[in-house]
Amino acid sequence: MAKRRLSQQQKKRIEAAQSAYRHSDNHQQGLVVSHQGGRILVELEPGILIDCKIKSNLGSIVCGDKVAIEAGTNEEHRVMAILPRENLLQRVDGFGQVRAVAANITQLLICLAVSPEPNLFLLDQYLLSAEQQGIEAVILINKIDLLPSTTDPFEIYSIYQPLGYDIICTSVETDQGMTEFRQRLIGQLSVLSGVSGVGKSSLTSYLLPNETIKIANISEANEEGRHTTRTSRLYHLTGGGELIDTPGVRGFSPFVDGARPLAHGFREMLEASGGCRFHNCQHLDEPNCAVIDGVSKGKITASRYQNYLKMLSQEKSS
Ligand SMILES: Nc1nc2c(ncn2[C@@H]2O[C@H](COP(=O)(O)OP(=O)(O)OP(=O)(O)O)[C@@H](O)[C@H]2O)c(=O)[nH]1
Ligand SMILES: [Mg+2]
Ligand SMILES: [Zn+2]
Repeated sequence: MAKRRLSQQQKKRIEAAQSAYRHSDNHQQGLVVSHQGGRILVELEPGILIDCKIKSNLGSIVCGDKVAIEAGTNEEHRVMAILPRENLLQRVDGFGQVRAVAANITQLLICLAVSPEPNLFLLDQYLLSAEQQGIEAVILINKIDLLPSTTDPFEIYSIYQPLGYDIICTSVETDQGMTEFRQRLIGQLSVLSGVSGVGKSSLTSYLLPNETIKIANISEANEEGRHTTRTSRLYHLTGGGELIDTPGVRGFSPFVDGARPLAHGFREMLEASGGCRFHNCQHLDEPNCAVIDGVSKGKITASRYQNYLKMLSQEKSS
């Protein structure tokens, strides 16, 4: 459903109204734990959740947003303003529309699995998004109990560990990696992303055995295109920290901010680019390009460079 575009003037008016509201005493503040249709579930304090409507024209409100709410008549509450965000994770849907996913997060958990087979182009898009937003990224490889298979986790290790990314192999079946995973979440607001069927809700449910979280059953999981989780939901973890489980919607890809040089989202290319002859080198076919040199010498992984080129051509054609 395409949202109506707002003019600059309308945006300014809405922002001014929100700003005035944030500074008034006439409201309570809360944390958005879910947003479904026109209803928002807001937590006022631990364990106290209220169902709210939204004042029109506020734009997207997502899990992790802090909002100002007002009690109306009939005990009905309305979200009146979104408090300023630290960051906003976005993705692009199958129609090219940018959609907000979660706000104020400190950590992006990119969930891959032994099955379905990992897509390293998607992984590089997620890593790029995280780099652009200044959010810590962690790579999870779930269903490790299904090894041996055609997926080779060591390939993922060999490419991404030298770049400084943490990788955790997990299994909700055998508990492997779950202690490390749990520890990694303490004190963080983490969002679990990845394609449908990798086990995001299973991991969430493992940590929150008292919550009812829908997980695909085995036969559903084998059906192509089955999406079990329909809306994102924020959960508090008993050991401290919050976790947002998101739906692995098909045809979605992470949002890449084309206004910034793409190569800055590839750590090894950013580092190498200091040695390029031109400061605005795109690392395509320019002379004395340190990135291309790094690829030919095997210092930069060719698959990462190919994914960079693919993203660059997608950005140019959009
Ligand atoms: N063998 C094995 N199966 C797992 C593991 N984790 C999840 N599964 C199975 O994988 C299937 C998909 O799990 P979900 O947790 O629903 O996957 P999801 O990523 O939340 O999927 P969406 O909500 O559609 O995005 C289910 O049948 C799970 O039982 C694991 O560690 N090992
Ligand atoms: Mg799910
Ligand atoms: Zn270059």
